[in-house]
Amino acid sequence: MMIDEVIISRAIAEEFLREFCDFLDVDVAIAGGGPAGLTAGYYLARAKKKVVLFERKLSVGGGMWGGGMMFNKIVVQDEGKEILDEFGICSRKYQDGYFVADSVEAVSTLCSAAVKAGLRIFNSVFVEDVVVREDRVGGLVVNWSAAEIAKLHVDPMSMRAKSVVDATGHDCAVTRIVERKFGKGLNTATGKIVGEGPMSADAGERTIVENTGEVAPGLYVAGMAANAVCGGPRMGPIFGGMLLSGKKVAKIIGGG
Ligand code: 48H
Repeated sequence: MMIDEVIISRAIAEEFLREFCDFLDVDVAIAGGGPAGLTAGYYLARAKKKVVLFERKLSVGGGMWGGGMMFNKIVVQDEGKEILDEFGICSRKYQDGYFVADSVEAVSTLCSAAVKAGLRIFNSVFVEDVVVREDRVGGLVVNWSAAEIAKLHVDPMSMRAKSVVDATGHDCAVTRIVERKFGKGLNTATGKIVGEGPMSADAGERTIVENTGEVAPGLYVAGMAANAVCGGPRMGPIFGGMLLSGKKVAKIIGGG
């Protein structure tokens, strides 16, 4: 059989557009494909929610690839280790309460498990705004990252979701938009984005789970965005809190 270049192009374009259109109306839309977003996506998809994730970069994984200072190992505590085990990610006990895993295995396995469970990931797509309907965050406004990087004046497209998860990490990019545009205040101590505190690993890992939840009608925060929005310290390269936060947000929304 002679391989036809045009058939290859058609296969890619048609399949992509078919799925893109299918995922314009979903149960849950997640902004950001770091560990928290991928974990949330996995548990939601496994619970049969229709869930889509938009990631600004070409690759998902966020800050997990780099471990600590580009030493590509991550640390988790006992509770985080349970989630690594659920995914089948290998880890080694370093000492009581501290487990070390390979960051490349961790990202690739989280991603693979989430996609196999039914999460649809659109990479190189960034979230630039939210849709508000009946006083709720009801979807996301997305565009190609390439258009953003090149500063092209290109209008975005919108999609609908019953729930939106801000898993954009330190930036808390979606909540920042909602804080600026929604005008009704956030469900935080100040009604605004409180901001992230300095390094304190133990407190950071605890508060990240406590802070995971709904901060405006229809909008949930998970992962580092939860501490950035609600006020909690950073915790450095311990990643159990990100996994636990992703799992918690999925449970609150009704997955897992
Ligand atoms: C689409 C976007 C947009 C946008 C950003 O930073 P992440 O890894 O976030 P988490 O919360 O899953 O994990 C945090 C962790 O990596 C970390 O930074 C830790 C533990 N820090 C501790 C410390 O002390 O510093 O992933 C967020 C993802 C990234 O891939 C971004 O590219 C993506 O979100 N993103 N995607 N639209 N507007 N903004």
